[in-house]
Amino acid sequence: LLIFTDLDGSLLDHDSYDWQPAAPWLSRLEQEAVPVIPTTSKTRTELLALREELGLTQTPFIAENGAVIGLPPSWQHARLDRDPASPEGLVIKTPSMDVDFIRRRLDVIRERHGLAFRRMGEMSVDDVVELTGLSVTGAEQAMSREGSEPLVWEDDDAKLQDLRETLETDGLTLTRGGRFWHVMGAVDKGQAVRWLVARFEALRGYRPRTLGLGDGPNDLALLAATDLSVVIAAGHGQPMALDKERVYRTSALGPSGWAEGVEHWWQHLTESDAAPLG
Ligand code: 2M8
Ligand code: MG
Ligand code: MG
Repeated sequence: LLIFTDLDGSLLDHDSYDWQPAAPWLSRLEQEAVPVIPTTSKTRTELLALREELGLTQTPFIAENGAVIGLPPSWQHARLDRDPASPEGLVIKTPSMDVDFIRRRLDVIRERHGLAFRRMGEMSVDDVVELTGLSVTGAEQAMSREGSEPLVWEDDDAKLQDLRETLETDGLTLTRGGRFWHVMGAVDKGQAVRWLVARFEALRGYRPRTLGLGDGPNDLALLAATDLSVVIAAGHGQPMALDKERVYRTSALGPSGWAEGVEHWWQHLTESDAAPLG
């Protein structure tokens, strides 16, 4: 079993970023050797700090909505990974476009179409602290982007479709996080999930079962890519239309909902299937 999970609003509380309600399940899953793979809008820099705190240093991560994938040594493949590892021992895959290209395109589109938005690359650290409730260090980590740019929309919602269509002609995509809109190349969380599942299969010789957890529209592709999924209730009120049978919708929010969702499918997995979960 592999667990792919969104962070903000899912494993982490939307406002306080706390995960204590999920901590007992995180330990249990570690004991059972079930990888918990963060699948998030956050950056590589944020992940490097968070994976230590969450005790997830042996698992891969999906950052910037699929634009950055980090592989620890046990997920690296002798033939497929020719790139040298980072100082942390990770091999990093970047299937999106460079963030500088994305920023330049956004500026051109804003100017030509007369749109009003503020993108993260032009905000001060104080702005980001105020918008997110992160610490100064946390905000700096969120601002060190590689393959996606968050933005705050300051125009009519009707004009979002204009932005989306214009981005598409440049091979760029737009998705909605809890606080920001995010622009990246032709990637999404679901594509990164499928890539990691294929990597697991190449290394271990069998297809793992997968469980996905998320709370926002940018998690739809993730939730569609896994065998089982959990839609975590969200205070920010995003409708989540997911056309799929094996979906459990939690009543609790954030990390409490996360624990509720894992518990739900854990019973199902252990009762319906005697195969080892690791
Ligand atoms: C941004 O991501 C969240 C994900 O839902 C959002 O859009 O609200 C990103 O900038 C991320 O890097 C940052 O940690 C997060 C903080 O709330 O906001
Ligand atoms: Mg979220
Ligand atoms: Mg997210």
